[in-house]
Amino acid sequence: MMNWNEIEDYAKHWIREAGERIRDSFQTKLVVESKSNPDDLVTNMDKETEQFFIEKIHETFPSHQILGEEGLGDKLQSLKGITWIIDPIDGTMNFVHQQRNFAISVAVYEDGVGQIGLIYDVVHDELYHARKGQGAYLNSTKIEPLGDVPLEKAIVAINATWVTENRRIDPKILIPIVNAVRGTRSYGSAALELAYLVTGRIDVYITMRLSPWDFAAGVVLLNEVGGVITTLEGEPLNFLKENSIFVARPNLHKEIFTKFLKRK
Ligand code: 2AM
Ligand code: CA
Repeated sequence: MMNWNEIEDYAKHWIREAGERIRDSFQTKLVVESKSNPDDLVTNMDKETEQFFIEKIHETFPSHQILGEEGLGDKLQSLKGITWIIDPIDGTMNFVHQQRNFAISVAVYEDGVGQIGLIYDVVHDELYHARKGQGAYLNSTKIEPLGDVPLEKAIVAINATWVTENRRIDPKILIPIVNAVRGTRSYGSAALELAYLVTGRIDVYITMRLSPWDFAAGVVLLNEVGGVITTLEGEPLNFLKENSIFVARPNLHKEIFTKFLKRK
């Protein structure tokens, strides 16, 4: 029998320790580089934080595999067995430019099923955490299940990129959603946007390209409060590649999908 309490205790301990290291790094100079394009940033702290988790996990749970954004973990062929899915800094651009609005995202999956989800807002020292079937928490406070909110009172997290000319979606599909709701926000960290949905601070989140490490922990948290997460086509997420993302309170997922997203 897997001791999930033990794995959760280690994961929480490590994420807080990693957060402390990131807070300490504000005193020293960051090394910032670009990855796929000049706006796709990575810093020494992204890599050092991922390496920190890898060393701890290998030492403590040698049979577990690790999928990390910076690629320092394993090359995954499948999600069989126990897999840690880690984004050492989600919202790297915010980390570099603002030193806030970023998070560490850590999830533990067993045979493709999310068992532990942790999102740590390092600057606010706020840990969003969930274990499958045991509810979601913000630090020690239990988070209530998501109730209904009418469309006209909803706040939608969406980046302006997706409602202007772009390569991934016709903006004409999303503009009517923006017009129908109360307001929009964009925080620049998918993990925090998912955590804000879990806590009811936003009601819908739409984005065109996230990787498994951006959403793996958020999915575990969302499942505990009844949030619905699919691709924009209404399909289940694939944890081995990039996905479009449509997350919402249950009533809003249904209504927005039917009115605006479903192929007629
Ligand atoms: P990151 O900071 O870990 O790269 C920004 O809107 C959000 O989208 C962040 O959570 C960011 O994660 C993520 N993101 C940015 N570029 C991405 C890409 N090319 N593929 C997947 N996710 C990306
Ligand atoms: Ca990242």
